[in-house]
Amino acid sequence: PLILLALVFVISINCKEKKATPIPETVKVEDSKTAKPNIVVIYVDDLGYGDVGFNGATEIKTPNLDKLANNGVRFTNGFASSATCTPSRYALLTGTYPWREKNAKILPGTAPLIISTDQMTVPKMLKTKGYHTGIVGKWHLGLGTGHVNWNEHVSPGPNEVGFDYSYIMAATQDRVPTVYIENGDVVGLDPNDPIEISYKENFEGQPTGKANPELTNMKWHHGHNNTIVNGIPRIGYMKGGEKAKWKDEDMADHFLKGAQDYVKKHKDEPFFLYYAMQQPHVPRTPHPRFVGASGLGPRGDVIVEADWCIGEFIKTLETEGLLENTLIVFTSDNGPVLNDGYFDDADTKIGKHTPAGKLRGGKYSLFEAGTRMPFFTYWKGTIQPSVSDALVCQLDLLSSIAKLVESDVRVEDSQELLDVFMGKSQKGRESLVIEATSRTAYKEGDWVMIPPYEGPTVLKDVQIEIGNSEDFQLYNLKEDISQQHNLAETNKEKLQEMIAKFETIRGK
Ligand code: NG6
Ligand code: CA
Repeated sequence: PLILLALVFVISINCKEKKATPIPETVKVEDSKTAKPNIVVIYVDDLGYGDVGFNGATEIKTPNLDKLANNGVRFTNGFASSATCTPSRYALLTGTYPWREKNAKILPGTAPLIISTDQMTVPKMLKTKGYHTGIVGKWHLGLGTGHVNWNEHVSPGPNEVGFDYSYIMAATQDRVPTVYIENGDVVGLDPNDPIEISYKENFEGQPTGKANPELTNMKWHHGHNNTIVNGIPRIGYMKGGEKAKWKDEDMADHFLKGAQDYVKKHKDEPFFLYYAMQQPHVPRTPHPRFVGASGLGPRGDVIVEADWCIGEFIKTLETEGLLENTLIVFTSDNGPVLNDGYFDDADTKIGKHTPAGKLRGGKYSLFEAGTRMPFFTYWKGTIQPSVSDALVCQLDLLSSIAKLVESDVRVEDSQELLDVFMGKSQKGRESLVIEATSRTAYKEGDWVMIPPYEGPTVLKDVQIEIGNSEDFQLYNLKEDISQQHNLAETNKEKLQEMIAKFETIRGK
């Protein structure tokens, strides 16, 4: 057994500055369990800063999340690396800025794996420290090398970049193939009914959302009009694999069970679980138990469902006696969107709910709502409840978790901020480059600078302001969290300073 120092801190909170001051180590305990805490990253999909009770939502109830957030470190300035899924997930797992990887863009279900099998990843680092590593849920980082045959073993994928166990959907719930893949093999595949996938053309004689709207029970608004699976028209064409197709309404329960089973199976060894939930991404398909649960239509209902799943998952950790030995990180891959391609009442039933809170923009946006995420860390008995305004990014988890498990691995873009994640320090990053649909912007302290970009200011289909402007934009977020006052003209000095630093990092 490893000898480890368990540091017991008395946290004194200075209310005025909301800063936690660590008091030096007072007790040393030998405890092999503390040396290798389990680590669970719970990652939701398209959940906005304001979608959760712990960030002020009143119209949607998220009691399970609120309890964890309010007993952990709740970050008010915690960021995804990107305002869309694939790049954020790439950064989370590799600790590398997604704009360094040209393929880190929203991927079709047939895209090849974009993480190199030589690259460092969170699970790979943890394996060197004796961890068992697993992913259950959404992958969306590509599979194979370009021409996947879904009827054979699919590789490389999560198992080749650090996960001992994988139970995934390849891309997104709105994209084919609509099947689960366990350790590289499609689950429940009937060899007599092989799967064919194309993102270019339909297979002969197959109905589509576009040609056969009468066969759909969810209507497409933009995109999403190719193959119909379970009455839902998807992106991409799929033939065969009938028995292997997932049931959308069961997906939440299915992934929950996968996560619970993983924990039960690996409770006697240190484990890392990446529980990548699909809610509230489209198509929003709450289990019948949750239909109507929020009063805000399916988007609200699946958020309630996700909160319930997290509550159940925590119960499992508790029953297995693991809660006090498990660091939990909760966050989302990108900001909120209401109509993301289906008529599902997300926009019409929104009422007083504000998915982005006070933030401007949403998914796809360089404005704050694109990347500022609901974000907390929780570790029963080890992390003291606090609110942290420190700037942190999902990028930083790799180096910070490495420090936690006494690994020397550090990745350049990933800052080691373990004390911040543990609530022992408020000294986060000084700066951060954020990305949204291949555009980037620079944040430093209270400031954010968005360079000029061509293109529409509002992405019409989704009705989101994405940050494009002919002019530079400069905002002071301390005074103007909603980004209403562009200070680029009035504070030229700050603007020039921000541009210069941004260009240094981006290597211009
Ligand atoms: C977009 C889809 C959107 C969503 C997104 C990926 C269309 C018109 N829109 O291209 O519905 O699937 O990709 O979302 O197809 S993400 O959260 O995985 O990045
Ligand atoms: Ca997403």
